[in-house]
Amino acid sequence: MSVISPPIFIFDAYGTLLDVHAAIARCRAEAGPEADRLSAIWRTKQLEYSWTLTLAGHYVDFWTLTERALDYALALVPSVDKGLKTRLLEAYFKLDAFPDALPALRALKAKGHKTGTLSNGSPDMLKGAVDAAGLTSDLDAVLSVDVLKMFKPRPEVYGLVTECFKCTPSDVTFVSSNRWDVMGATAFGFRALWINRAKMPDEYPEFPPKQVLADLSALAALS
Ligand code: LAC
Repeated sequence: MSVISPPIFIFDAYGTLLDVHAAIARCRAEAGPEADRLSAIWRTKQLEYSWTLTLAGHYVDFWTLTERALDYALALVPSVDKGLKTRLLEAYFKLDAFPDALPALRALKAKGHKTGTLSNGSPDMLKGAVDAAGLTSDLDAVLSVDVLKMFKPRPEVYGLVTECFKCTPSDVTFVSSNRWDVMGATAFGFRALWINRAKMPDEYPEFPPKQVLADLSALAALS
């Protein structure tokens, strides 16, 4: 098995490079005291819909699921003004990157690594957010599950990376702050790193990450 050196670094997008709670942060004052609860429900439902539809053998694009999840969250948290929906969705389309995302990508590129993102996001929203966050020129590939019409953690989706870079799974270091995504990437054969920003307890003992990092700033030193 060929091992490309240095390895290719592939990042999850939402929650890893992009801060999914940046949308609510832009409307926090108007959203009121339950702003964070709304944002957490929004994210949980968005992911749940992607998994349940994939399990049922169906596909609805991630942008539509993001809107439906927000509708659900707004219905469940009536204290947040439903009139914020359009602004929240606009903000989600152009999410902020975490402050350590661009420096980490640049440091990896400077050391000769290829970089990319593999995301459940639909192509338009992914391009919108990656462009708005200024990450585009430091990513060699922006890969969306949309070509396969199924979501992570299906193994076929991780195969988009090996297909794109003409490499084997062992050539890839996969970086995600989503533990379920680390599980899927590890099961596929990637060397997966878990970015545990929120200091969450570990899960999926059969599929441990190769390493756990507090944020993206330590990545270049590791590579
Ligand atoms: C992503 C989300 C689901 O794939 O984190 O970018």
